[in-house]
Amino acid sequence: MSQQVRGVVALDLGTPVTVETIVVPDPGPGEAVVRVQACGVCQTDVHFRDGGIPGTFPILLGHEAAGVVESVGEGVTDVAPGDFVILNWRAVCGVCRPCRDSEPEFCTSPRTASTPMTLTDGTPLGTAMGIGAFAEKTLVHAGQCTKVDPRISPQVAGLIGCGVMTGFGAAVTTGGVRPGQSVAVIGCGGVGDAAVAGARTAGATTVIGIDTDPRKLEWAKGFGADHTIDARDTDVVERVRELTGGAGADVVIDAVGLPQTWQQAFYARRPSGTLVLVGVPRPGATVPELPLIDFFRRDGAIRSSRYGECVPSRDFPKLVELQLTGRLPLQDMVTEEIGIDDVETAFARMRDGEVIRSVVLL
Ligand code: CXF
Ligand code: ZN
Repeated sequence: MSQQVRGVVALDLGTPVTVETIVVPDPGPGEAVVRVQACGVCQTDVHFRDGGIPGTFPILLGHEAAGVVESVGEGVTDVAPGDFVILNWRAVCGVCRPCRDSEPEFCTSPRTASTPMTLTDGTPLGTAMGIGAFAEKTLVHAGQCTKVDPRISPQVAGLIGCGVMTGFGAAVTTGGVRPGQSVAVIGCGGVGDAAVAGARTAGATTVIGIDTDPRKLEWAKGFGADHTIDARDTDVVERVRELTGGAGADVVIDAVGLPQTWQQAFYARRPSGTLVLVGVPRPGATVPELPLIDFFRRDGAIRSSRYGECVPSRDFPKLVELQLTGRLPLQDMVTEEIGIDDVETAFARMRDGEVIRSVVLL
């Protein structure tokens, strides 16, 4: 029997979100219904609402969530009712070329539920990142449920499902930060702070946070930055080189994604160092003009990182463990806990840089 619950929906392009009654079907083969406990507000939800990421309206927003499996469909063996899970948007398919080639982190066909949730008039709902978790319950592919230690709070666990994994993985997996290295992170919001914390966890001994907002520089310090640079009044490249003995940082992470920040990252990176682009560029943004000889001479690695190159089943439980053992202060990312009616206000607070994360409690 399908169920009716409340969910936050973008009914049309650019219009404020509203709370609607949504119909959640029973799970089909390979699917699960999850009772969502908490869901973080991520910039990507705004992009879906504003058309920056193409989706089919109306869209049920929310994709950074944790909750408890309520029911599963035929053939589901990895999770069972009662399991505490973090939802993911990379349920690896196992059959695409990267999956078969032992690189599931680059899976090209991640799984989602095949039956749509709907409005009460039967209109099918699109879902943010194939999840849709600003809702009391949601229907997902069972592979989108990653079982983790239930001792972590749902508010914190949910963040691992997107922003934390993205930033942490950009530093640790894509950036390959090693003990004793220097790391600079441009952009110290949720993803950048997770990169700072990741660099610290991996043993970096010089971690530099860079932003144009003094509040964000304070956050970066809280997650382990040894130095901060206010990019409004300081030459970023020059200062990073000063702080790293003249050469530049071993790893530079651009968590903003503007041509200008990418260029700063390019030159703030030491020769043969690694640049990781994790901030999502706006449509139409281009790589800044760069002497090709600089690219050639500086050698090293120019990388991008989507979802921190994660495999959820491999990586989520480790992040939970790091938080539970006091090594990763993810609890400090939850700036506020809000209700399902407050998502539009949370979007504004995120735009104004007032929060690392607002988390909706369901
Ligand atoms: C985004 C990154 C760019 C593609 C869509 C998902 N990350 C999560 O919010
Ligand atoms: Zn997200």
